[in-house]
Amino acid sequence: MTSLEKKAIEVLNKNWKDNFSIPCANLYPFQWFWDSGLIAIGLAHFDMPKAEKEIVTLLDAQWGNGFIPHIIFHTETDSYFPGADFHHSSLHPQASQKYRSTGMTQPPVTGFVLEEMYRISTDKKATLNFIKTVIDKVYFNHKYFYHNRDPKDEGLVYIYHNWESGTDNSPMWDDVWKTMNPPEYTFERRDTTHVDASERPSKREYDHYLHIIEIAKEHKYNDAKIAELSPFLVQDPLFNAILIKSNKSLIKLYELIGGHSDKISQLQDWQNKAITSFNAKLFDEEVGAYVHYDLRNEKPLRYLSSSSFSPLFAGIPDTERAEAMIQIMLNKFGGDHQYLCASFDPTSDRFNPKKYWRGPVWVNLNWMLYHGVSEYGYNDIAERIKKDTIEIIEKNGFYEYFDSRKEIHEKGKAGYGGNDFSWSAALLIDLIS
Ligand code: 2M8
Repeated sequence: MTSLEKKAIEVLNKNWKDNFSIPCANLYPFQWFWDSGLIAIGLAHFDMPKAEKEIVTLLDAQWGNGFIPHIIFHTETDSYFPGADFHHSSLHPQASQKYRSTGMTQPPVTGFVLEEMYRISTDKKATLNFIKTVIDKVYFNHKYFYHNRDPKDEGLVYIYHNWESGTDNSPMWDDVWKTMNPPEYTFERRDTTHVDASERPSKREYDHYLHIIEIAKEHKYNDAKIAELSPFLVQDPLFNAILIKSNKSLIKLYELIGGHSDKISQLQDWQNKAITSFNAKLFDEEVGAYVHYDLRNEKPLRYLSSSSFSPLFAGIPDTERAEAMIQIMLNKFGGDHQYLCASFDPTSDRFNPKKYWRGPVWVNLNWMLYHGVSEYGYNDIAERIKKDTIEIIEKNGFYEYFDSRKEIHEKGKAGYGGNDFSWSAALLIDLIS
């Protein structure tokens, strides 16, 4: 075992809280949906029972309608804002009685995470037995999405908050903010007490984030009302690619388990419709990759980001399109002076290589792109993504995000946000195993 792998395990053990993991101390002191799934992939390499527990705890917080919240507030702490009182999940009639949570979700990684756990497992029979006990909850979660988040029956689901995207302050949301004028709320941010404010979203951006939640709360987190009224309503290529990837995994796992033909054919139907719409609606010929679609204002948000390439991870583009997209990724994001893959177009005025989701490299996206690019047979490029990811962690530590400019890494610290960050450690373990 390399010393880097040992350190990664230490990070995960430190962030383990009996039956779930926190993304990182102080900054993110609860369980987050997509973090939790990605962390389970790392845990599976050295402690499968913990990986299973992580998933069991996550799914235990599922609501009566199949929804899985983005944050599960297992403990009382005021080191994070906005906390459980603000989100007030119990407004929803089917919210979990057991856990306080948010009333929004995050990219549905659980399906493909279960398949990854099966791939990693050295005792496939035991892991499949575990999967049998949880897979229906994941299926129910997908059913929730297709029944409640697709008002036009397109096979593409919407997100109603930038925090649902996982790419919280990505520059494409600036276009949505221009359509809103929220009040100037008074509140005490906690993130900027843990991390340099220049690496986090602005106060005005937070006003927008809170305002969308206030509207959802006014309607008790009712999906139909949110679809009708939320000023933020977006079809996100990353979110939808992850759902499609997870559909695929559920089909494979149900086939391995045997039976369940009704669920397999339903998943297949969702899948066929989703992939067709995805290619027809979200691919932008001029940008040369997939873009977000603003459903509220009926217009595409025509920007390149690492999310634009994420459909490679789910096998969505055909081989010709995939090749062209990878070329764009290399040309714009992959020069000799750059680490792959910046989270936003480095040639754009809105690019900021130090600020959160406005430009830095993120390990979770790199992990998905690594797998996507290698599935299409571009092994050299996949290796480059892997090498870049390992190198930025080796040079800086297990940060939350990293500067994409190599020169900055030559000069000193180029890791930003939280340190000893769980998914950076978990996915590093997976990449080097
Ligand atoms: C970041 O988001 C949270 C809100 O969910 C925050 O800034 O307070 C994002 O990077 C998100 O993708 C991630 O899941 C979360 C915890 O790591 O942090």
